[in-house]
Formats: sequence, C-alpha cells, structure tokens
Amino acid sequence: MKTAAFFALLATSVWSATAAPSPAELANRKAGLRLIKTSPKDAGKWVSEEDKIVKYKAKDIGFVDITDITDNEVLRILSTPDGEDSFSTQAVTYPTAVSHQTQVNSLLTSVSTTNPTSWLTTLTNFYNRYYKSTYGTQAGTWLYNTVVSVASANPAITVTKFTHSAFNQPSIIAKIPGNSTNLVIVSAHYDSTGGSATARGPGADDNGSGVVVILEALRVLANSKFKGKNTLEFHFYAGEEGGLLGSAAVFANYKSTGKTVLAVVNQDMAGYSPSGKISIYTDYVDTSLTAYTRVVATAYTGATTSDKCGYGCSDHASARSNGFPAAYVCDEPVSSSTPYIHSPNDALSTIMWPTVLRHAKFTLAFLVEASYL
Ligand SMILES: *[C@@H]1O[C@H](CO)[C@@H](O)[C@H](O)[C@H]1NC(C)=O
Ligand SMILES: CC(=O)N[C@H]1CO[C@H](CO)[C@@H](O)[C@@H]1O
Ligand SMILES: [Zn+2]
Repeated sequence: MKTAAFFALLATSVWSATAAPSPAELANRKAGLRLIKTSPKDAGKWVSEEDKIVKYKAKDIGFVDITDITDNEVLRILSTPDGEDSFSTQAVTYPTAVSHQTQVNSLLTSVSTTNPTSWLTTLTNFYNRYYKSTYGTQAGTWLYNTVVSVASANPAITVTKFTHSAFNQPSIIAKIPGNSTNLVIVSAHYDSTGGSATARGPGADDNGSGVVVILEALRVLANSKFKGKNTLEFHFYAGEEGGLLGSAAVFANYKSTGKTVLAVVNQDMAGYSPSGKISIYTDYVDTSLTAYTRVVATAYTGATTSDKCGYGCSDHASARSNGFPAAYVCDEPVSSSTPYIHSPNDALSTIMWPTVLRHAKFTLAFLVEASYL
C-alpha cells in the first residue's frame, strides 16, 4: 500500500518524460557510446566503454550508466541530491535492538574463512572479471556452479541466473524461501577491473571479498536448513564496474513485478580493515535501514565506523533509485581503505582474513535478525 502511494507521489512529480531521442543521441547510441551520470545535477555525458573504466572507475569517480534506464521515476531519483529524498520506500519499522541472539550465536560458530579462502583464490585467479570479457563470463559460470553447490545442502533453496541483454556476464540470485515472500537481500558485485578492459584485475578486496562473505553466510544457512519468516536473497551482480548495470536491471525487474523488499544490504569490499571495525556508509542510502544495520553490526561485531562514498559508488544506489530501502556496508572508511582497488595490485595477498570473518559474521547475523522483520 505504502509502495503504491510512493509511486503515485513520484508520478505527479516535476520530472517530465524525455522527448524522442535527438539525432545526436541516436548517433551516439549507434556508435556504441554510453550515457553516464557522475552526480545528481549531471545531465549525463556520452563516453566509450573503455573510457568508463579508464577515465572514471580507475580514477575513483563514481558514476551510473543510465543508457538503458527508461523509468522516469528512477531517473528522477538519480537526479535528486542526497538528503533531499523523502521517497524512501516501503513502510518498514526497523527494531532498535537485536532480538535473536541465541539463534544467531549458535549459527555464528559455523562461520569460518576456510571456504572464503578457497573461493577468493579461484575468483582472483581469473585474469580479470571484467563484465564484457570472456574471463568475466567464465567467472560467472564458476560462481553460478559454486552457488548451486553451496545451496544444494538445502533443496528448498533456488539459484537462478539473471541474464543481461547487453553483455554475457549474468547476475546470480540465490533464494531461501521464508513463510512470507517479503524479501531481505544481501548483495555484492563479482565483476572486477584492473583499470582497463584488458588489464589484469584480480579484484580481491574489490569485490571478491564481498562475494565470499555473502556466500559463506549462504553456506551456513543452507547447512542448517534455515527457514525464516521473510524470504532471504543473495545477489551477486554483474557489471557494477560498468556503472551499476547488473543491479539496475535486477531492481528494475523487482520494481516492475511489484516485489516487496524490506531491506537491501550491499557490501563492496570486505577484506581490508586496518581499524578492525565494520564501516557503515551514510550517503545515498535509507537512513532508517542504515541505523538498523549499525545496530546489528554493533551487537555482533563491536564498534563501527562511518563514511560517505559519493554518487553511484556501488549497487545499493540501484536499489535506492528503484524505491527500495538500501544500506551500504564496507570494510573501512575511504581514507584508510585498501590502496589497491581497480588495479592489478588488488591481490589475494593483501586480504586481511579477520576482516572477511567479521563481515561474514555480520552478514549471517543481519540475515537471521532481519528474517523476523
Ligand atoms: C513459519 O511457519 C511455520 C508454520 O506455520 C511456523 O511453525 C514457524 O514458526 C514459522 N516461522 C517463522 C520464523 O515465523
Ligand atoms: C571496482 C569497484 O566497483 N569498486 C568499487 C568498490 O567499492 C568502492 C566503494 O567502497 C567504490 O568506490 C569502488 O568503485
Ligand atoms: Zn566494487
């Protein structure tokens, strides 16, 4: 109900439908250029695929590729400055304290870095996981097979490939059905770049680490045959480095099919933390869900830090722009985060395994607590 009211409100907003494409736009599209936005105020600029990586990603300039986004409500949110939003979403009241410690603590004893170490070794051994490369597709096949294998401990779990028309790397979604179809989602992207389409890109911290922590949470929940009140989903996105492409398509689909999403917690980098504290970012997110995420992280992993990462910094932006409550959890504030991302040096050897363990435990705790929302 609340969702319908939210979309009705947006429909009457000032954003007006885009006119038919101009000749210049058609020429840009025909030339294979992509339209990217680097801030709410940026109307967009046409750049090549390679420039997206070399001139933006590799320089840590966040952007969203809006070439294929046709939903005017989504475009309006992507053009609204952070903090001016009142469009956040489903009517969810998040608890101010955790309430399932016994169940969570018992499951946490099964979390370890044994499997994450093996998975991250394989992920970083792909030459890169660039979403338009054959390596990126091979990484997708390996990850799909691995998720299927982990999930097979509980036949109730489904694993699907969410395919993308513009590139071969699929997004991958595992689902643990609950008593309700309302969704609680944890996510991470699995593509990587080493600074250009053809560079070596091991992507260990960014973002192989996020992938293995949510996979470890899935492994423990599958082995325990966990079934919650809410349905739990584990999203592994393609094409984040290309401007949040995989997550944009997934959440556009969830919006158009009217899914109820109670929480999306995205992790991008979960393996390098000199401070030893989980960092919960506060810009372009849902404020209430972010507060709840901090409650859970503090209860199960201790003190947290905060930071902001700017426009289009990772896939939570796609959940948010499609009207879903999203939070972003990272391993460290920006200033002390890994110096190696988006380069060939983002290697397995730089991973801090206690950080991976902390994030895997947080992920599992969040899923179990939020399964009761
Ligand atoms: C799910 O439904 C079953 C059957 O009604 C019930 O026994 C169980 O407690 C429910 N689980 C949760 C977490 O609500
Ligand atoms: C390659 C990539 O997507 N890296 C992202 C990892 O996460 C940070 C935010 O913590 C982004 O700034 C990077 O773009
Ligand atoms: Zn990333």
